[in-house]
Amino acid sequence: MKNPAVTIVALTTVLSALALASADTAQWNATVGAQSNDKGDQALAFLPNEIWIHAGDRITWMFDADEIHTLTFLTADQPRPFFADGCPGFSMDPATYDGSTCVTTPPMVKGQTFTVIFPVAGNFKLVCLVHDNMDGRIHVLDLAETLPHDQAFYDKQADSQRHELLEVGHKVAGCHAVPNSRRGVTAGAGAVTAKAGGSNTISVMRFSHENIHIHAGQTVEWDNQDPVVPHTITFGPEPEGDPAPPSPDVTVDSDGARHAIIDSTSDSTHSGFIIAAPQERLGLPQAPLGVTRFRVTFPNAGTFPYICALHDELGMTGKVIVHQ
Ligand SMILES: [Cu+2]
Repeated sequence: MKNPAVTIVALTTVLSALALASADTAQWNATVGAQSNDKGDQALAFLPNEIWIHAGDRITWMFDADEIHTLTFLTADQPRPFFADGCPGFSMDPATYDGSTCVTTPPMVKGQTFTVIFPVAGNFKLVCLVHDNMDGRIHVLDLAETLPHDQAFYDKQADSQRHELLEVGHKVAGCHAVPNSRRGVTAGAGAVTAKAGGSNTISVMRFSHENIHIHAGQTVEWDNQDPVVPHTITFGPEPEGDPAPPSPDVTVDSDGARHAIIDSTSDSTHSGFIIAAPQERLGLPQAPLGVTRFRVTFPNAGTFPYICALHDELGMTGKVIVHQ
């Protein structure tokens, strides 16, 4: 005679499989990041950044930029971790997020995808650990509730948010990236924009002048006009460890700007991150001023190529040409 316990287990398995199938879990699609053809304008955004789905549904995100991003769901009071550390650790694809355990991808680039399944109702924040002002909201509703939008709506939203950001980037690059000094180069410019679903950033990852011509003995000043993204001015090899601090030869001028001297084309120097101060928040001590300027004095003639150690692969490079 058949073991009734085995029969019950088998029956339960069949029933739960049927229940899953009949729940009709939906597949949704969204995008992470966008860029101009030359990769110089980077939209740091989830496109769209607000989506309503049913419990049990899944969303697949396609990464669409050469700038790195993560797709991250932290737990409610988890401090933001460093992107290279992850939760700590990185989630397997597909991941399941119910608000109780952190889910994150490693840094991802154009062409990669990642899927998250949302089994329970709730409102969840979606962030990128690389970029401070890049977030979104996923509203997971009970099956009994009607969803407000379909996939075609989100595709249109993603498209219009992408265009809007890249258009702002175009304006920022053209109008606002005017350096503050006569022998100045703007090292990055950008803008943070907002939607009801969170904030997006457009970042122009270019030096305003590819080449700047000066005379021996003069000083070039770089300023970062981006509200959130750090850049570096790096002559010679990239730093091997943490790119945030400046190289040991760098001094600080009385106005807080960093300063280096480059005597010959074999000299190297690294500004460290030049970056705007973080946004203030009520009830917290105010942030320090931030270091947004780097100066280099060139006593001798020559051609001095340099890069942004973070964004050189996107084309953020330049040259100082020093005439006698
Ligand atoms: Cu950069």
